[in-house]
Amino acid sequence: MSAPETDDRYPTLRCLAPDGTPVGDVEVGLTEEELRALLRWMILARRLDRECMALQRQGELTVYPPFEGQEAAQVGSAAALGPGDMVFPSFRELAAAIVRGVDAVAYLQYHRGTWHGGPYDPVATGFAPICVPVATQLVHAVGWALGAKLDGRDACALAYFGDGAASEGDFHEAANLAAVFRVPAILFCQNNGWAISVPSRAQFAAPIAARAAGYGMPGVRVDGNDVLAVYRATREAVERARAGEGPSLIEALTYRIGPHTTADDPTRYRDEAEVERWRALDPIARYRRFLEGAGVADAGFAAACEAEAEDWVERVRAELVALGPPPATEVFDHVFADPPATLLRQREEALGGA
Ligand SMILES: Cc1ncc(C[n+]2csc(CCOP(=O)(O)OP(=O)(O)O)c2C)c(N)n1
Ligand SMILES: [Mg+2]
Repeated sequence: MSAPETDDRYPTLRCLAPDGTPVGDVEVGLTEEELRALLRWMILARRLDRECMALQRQGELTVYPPFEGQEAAQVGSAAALGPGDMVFPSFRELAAAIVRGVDAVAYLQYHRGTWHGGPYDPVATGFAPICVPVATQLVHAVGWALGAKLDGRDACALAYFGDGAASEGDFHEAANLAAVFRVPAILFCQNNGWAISVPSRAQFAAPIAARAAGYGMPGVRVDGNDVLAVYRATREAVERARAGEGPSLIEALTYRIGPHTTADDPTRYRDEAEVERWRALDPIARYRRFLEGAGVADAGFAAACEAEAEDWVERVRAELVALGPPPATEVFDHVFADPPATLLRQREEALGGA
């Protein structure tokens, strides 16, 4: 069984063919500068992702879940949000994080093991802490969106989740509650073909987007390697949410080119030919060809982004590896307001009153 590159059981929104040729309406309401910014973010994100893989192999990160192949799904959706909106990520959304302005070093402290959830400010960045328990972020997002609605705020929540997460009860609870209360939430699924070693085809028998009708919300399936189509689908969902028209479900068809995490060996369960087919659908090459063909960016622009990315990841690496160990006292902090005697005793034993 393999992940589907195409699936005609449900219409797929697409603006660009894999070779970058327009196949749908490419006028998505962005200025030329904003169109170039999408390419810049994708180039920066991919370079950082590859650096993180190298950092983990060199022992500088404990574990890392790469997102290569999913740049358009993350950048296109995150770029459609406003500063007051809130993202509830899973554990694979570093590209979306940097679009939101999250500091990469702060984010990666989680993977270096120097802080529990990344020491960035979730409120200031509009990006909730990394969430590893699969699908739990969906209920957080819907709760936040309900709060925003009750407060009368013009803001929406976007939850990222995977094809595997769509099989969890939390997905159903979040989708149903969101629809019943008409909350401003966007449930954004990155169907990347695999939930560790389980292919999407063994995970569900109907497209995830098709479930939306059963909950009573719009469901859109989009080519997740087409940044313009992703932007358009998300922007429409954001506008509906802001207009008080309730939640939306988006399923972005994409592919995880790398392993599930650095602790995984995908050659044990998937065929290299499948990976090669998806490499040919690369989201960055596709968009770059489109921008160059449309005269919005030239080869010099991409080269400048690549040079910027080199300098940036060098700084991120230097700052990360310079981080000292976290204070040992933290093992005992953040759980109890009034620590019980047993914990205080352990603290005393371990730290001698520090
Ligand atoms: C509740 C829970 N069950 C199991 C796991 C172990 N686990 C981590 S990621 C993952 C698969 C997630 O697949 P998917 O939702 O498709 O996201 P992807 O990894 O493809 O981004 C599993 C089973 C977990 N973290 N949390
Ligand atoms: Mg998946």
